[in-house]
Amino acid sequence: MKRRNFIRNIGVAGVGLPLVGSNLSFDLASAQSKPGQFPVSITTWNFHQAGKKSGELLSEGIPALDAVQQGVMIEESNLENTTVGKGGAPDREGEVTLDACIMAPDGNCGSVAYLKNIEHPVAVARKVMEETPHVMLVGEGAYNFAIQNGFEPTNLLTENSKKHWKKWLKEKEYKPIINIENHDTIGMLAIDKASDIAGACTTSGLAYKMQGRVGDSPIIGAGLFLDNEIGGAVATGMGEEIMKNVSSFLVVELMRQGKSPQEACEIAIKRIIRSNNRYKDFQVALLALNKQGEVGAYCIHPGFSYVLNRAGENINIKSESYL
Ligand code: SD4
Repeated sequence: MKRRNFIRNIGVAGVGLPLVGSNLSFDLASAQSKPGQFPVSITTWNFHQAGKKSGELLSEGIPALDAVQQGVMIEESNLENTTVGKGGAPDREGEVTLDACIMAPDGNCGSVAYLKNIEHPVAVARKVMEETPHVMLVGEGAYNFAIQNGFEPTNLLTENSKKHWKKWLKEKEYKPIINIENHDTIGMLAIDKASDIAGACTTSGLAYKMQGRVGDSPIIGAGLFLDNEIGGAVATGMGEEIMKNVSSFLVVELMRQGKSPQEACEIAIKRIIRSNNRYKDFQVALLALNKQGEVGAYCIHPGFSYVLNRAGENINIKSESYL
């Protein structure tokens, strides 16, 4: 593998684990190829707090399923993040609607979509997985289920998001395809001390989307997929393209055929590029982890990065891109 430097050392996580000093030059190749070194988690974008949280939990022996849920919940509550949970950008009508899913090592999964007024959709998705015979609940049914299960109704539209939406209303220009870098869905995969993999994905979706629009993030196989024998993948970016290509499932299946996570992500991104000649107008990024602990990431446009948490390191790594 080509040697590349990582872009930033965010910090350290875990107590009693080998520490890496900040600002050290770090070799991405060595960061990515520590097979068998568990626990490990990977998180889309630069969500270092979420990565750190998952790493701390995993190092305490907490199962991957709980670690990914607790990790992504940090971003669901982060009001600064306008693409996940509370504080997320609304749809065209000014309503924040959330999509999320979670998948366990045994292949069980749960999902919610078009969920309003609930701060932690991933926790509701987990309840769907564990407490119902279904995989996915949407809209009012998902909301009622959440309330019945003790979730508190919350106003998700912050003053900041409202202000930006009102500004957007003046022009009402819906141009998600040029909005290349306005994607910050959090997807996370983790392998715990028992060598089991789990994953979660949560988002408020595209800003100013049409009312009722649901993206890839709550769709098992599109925004997230894993197989405890093979590994897992998560996606971020233009959900419509990810859904059309069932990209996370594709990455896992390519890994099943013997491709490395990096090769699998590259092939899956190139599949999207081949299927849509307007690929320069949108971003899609894929992130994968196999059961040997190898990591892969690839995207269309430069700008995607991910957080790798392993052996006390919590580092942000720049992904290679097609363009
Ligand atoms: C969606 N894939 O709803 C999501 C958007 C996203 O970071 O990834 N935002 O299409």
